[in-house]
Amino acid sequence: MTLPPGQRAIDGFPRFGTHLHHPPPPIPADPVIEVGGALTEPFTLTTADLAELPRVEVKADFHCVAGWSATDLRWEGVPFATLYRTRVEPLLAPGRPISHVVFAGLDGYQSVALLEDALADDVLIADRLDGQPLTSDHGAPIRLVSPGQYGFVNTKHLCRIEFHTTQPIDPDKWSPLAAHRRARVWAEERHRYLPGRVVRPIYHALIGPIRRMSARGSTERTA
Ligand SMILES: Nc1nc2c(c(=O)[nH]1)N[C@H]1C(S)=C(S)[C@@H](COP(=O)(O)O)O[C@H]1N2
Ligand SMILES: [Mo]
Repeated sequence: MTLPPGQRAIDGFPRFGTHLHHPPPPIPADPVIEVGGALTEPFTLTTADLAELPRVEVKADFHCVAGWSATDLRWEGVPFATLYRTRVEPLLAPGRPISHVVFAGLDGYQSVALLEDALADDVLIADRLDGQPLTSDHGAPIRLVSPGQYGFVNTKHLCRIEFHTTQPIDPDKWSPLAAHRRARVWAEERHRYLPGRVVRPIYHALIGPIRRMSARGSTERTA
């Protein structure tokens, strides 16, 4: 098994991420994704709308920027590219090409991807993992899955997708730890300014503590 540079395989798939000890947000009775931004009109995507789109299965490893990888996950959902071609492209204003996409979660989390990265074949609006509906720990009811990019792009509890014609406002712009704008795992694009190799040892030291804190908010209450 080959992993991207600086990654180590771990057992299982812990709940991870920046929410640390916060419990995941409750699952809405009728989940929807608001779709808006630089479109001629915004729209709301219901689970019934999503169910009408063709589904695929993607087998992939999942790589956190902190250096651990969960291996052999089987995600199911709708390809982001299919959603884009069928529902978004017809609403684009002439002469206003989309460059960036913002993905927001019910917990207030946001990630930004370049449109070209979001259109990769393996990027999914996912609602199942390993044959089961997503659990709250892993992003219920619906999450973004972009296996070629670090975990932080993979917004869980997805409730809003926004299309932009320029780089959206970036509060981390001057932070030395600003996230890489592309975050491609095989190029080790962890951070915007610091080379991936430099931050590896710091992150590896933090995996244990982050994992323990994150588990405290987990619905499975492991570790
Ligand atoms: N809504 C939301 N999505 C999120 C996060 C978060 O805190 N909130 N953390 C991100 C980070 S940093 C990682 S590594 C992955 C972790 O996914 P997991 O909790 O399913 O292991 O989710 C990403 N998506
Ligand atoms: Mo992460």
